[in-house]
Amino acid sequence: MTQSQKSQRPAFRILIATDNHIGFKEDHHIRGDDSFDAFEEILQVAKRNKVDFILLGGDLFHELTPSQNCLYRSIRMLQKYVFGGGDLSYETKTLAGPYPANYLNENLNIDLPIFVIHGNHDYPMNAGDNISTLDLLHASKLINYFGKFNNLDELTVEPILFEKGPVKVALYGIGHIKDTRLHYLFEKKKVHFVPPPAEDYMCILIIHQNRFKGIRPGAPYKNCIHPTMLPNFMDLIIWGNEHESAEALVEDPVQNFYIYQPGSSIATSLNQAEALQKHAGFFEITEKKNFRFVSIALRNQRPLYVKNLELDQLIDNKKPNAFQKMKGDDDRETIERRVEDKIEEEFNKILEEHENNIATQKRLKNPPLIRLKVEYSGFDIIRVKQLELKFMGKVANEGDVVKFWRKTTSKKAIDYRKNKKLGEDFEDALRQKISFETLTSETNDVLKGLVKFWF
Ligand SMILES: [Mn+2]
Repeated sequence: MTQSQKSQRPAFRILIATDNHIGFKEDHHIRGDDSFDAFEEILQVAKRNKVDFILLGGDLFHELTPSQNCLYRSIRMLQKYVFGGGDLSYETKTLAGPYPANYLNENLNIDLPIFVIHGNHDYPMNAGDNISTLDLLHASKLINYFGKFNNLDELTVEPILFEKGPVKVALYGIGHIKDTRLHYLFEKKKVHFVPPPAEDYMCILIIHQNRFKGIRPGAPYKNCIHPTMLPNFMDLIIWGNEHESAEALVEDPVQNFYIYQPGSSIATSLNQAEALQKHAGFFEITEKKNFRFVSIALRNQRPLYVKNLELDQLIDNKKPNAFQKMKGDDDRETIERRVEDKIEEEFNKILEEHENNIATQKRLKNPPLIRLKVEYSGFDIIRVKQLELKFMGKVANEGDVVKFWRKTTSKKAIDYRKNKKLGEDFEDALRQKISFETLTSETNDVLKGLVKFWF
């Protein structure tokens, strides 16, 4: 079949993205526009591909109560893309709750409908009137907010039904609910899905929850949602909240549905998962279980490079006891200089890679985000103050490039952490400063004294 024949077949076109975190670091002198630019690219991609609607999986906003500036910019951007002369070529059969879609209002011309659920960053606030920022935008007819439940003891999830000629889509959504709560509700069979009126509906469920990643010792099993909990009459699950962007759909072997995890459109933490290419997903549905999927790489991005370095390899692999020398101040200085040089060398390698990338890809932002994670088990605390100064002007995360960390796996460390006398916050603060594995009984006593003083 040729491309033109294909496009003549009636099809429902949806662009899916999630975790846009609009307003993230909006006051930052370098990164202030990043979240807005990334979201605008999604709107542009949707327009270019003439989608029937955009579907967003939560955390549209980074803050529960976005700043006025953030709201103002978002409203202006949405108005530019949402309104227009476009005649929508599909019918919306039902829309659960008191939330008619904006395009059903006969006084408005909507060109690009957007359906959104809330995430943990923009959930309806418990205090007050249970209002989310998404409610404000919905009332302004800029978006269609769904998946909101007022009673969290039992959920009945009704679909929004779309029909475009012979193509039928049933859209289910559950906005973020505390993971342990939703897990519990599923276990107690308190989540009910109203099936579509006929069997030929392509059923899509969008959620914003932690995704079960397999059984590991100590993994918070009940603090996530397992695909096996979701109804198997679904054809496609859209997983919001997870920021790692997956390029491909995953077919669940048990449930007979596909899972799509678009990932965030902006990196909100400087880690390996966020450093991967960001995507939005384009779906062209022709009938139940029959669709074309294209993963669209988002280009208007600030590149993030994350590299893990191990200190003992940086210094000298053949001298595992190099740290012993660090007891003398002179030797410490020598070693620290060598560490600095090595880290700078790695930094420059990344910068070179970045220069090549921006030469070939136009919309990438400059300067990049660079995070060097240096594992320093077996060494005293290293001071490399000069490094961050050297990186100034070359990165978007100035003063925040190098992070030292240390494995704390010794029995002593674990026992110490179990010490109930330590408050969690205090413990975290300590963990950032010092490794428990190196504590002598003497420092233990000092710490106990500190704890007493602290509380
Ligand atoms: Mn998020």
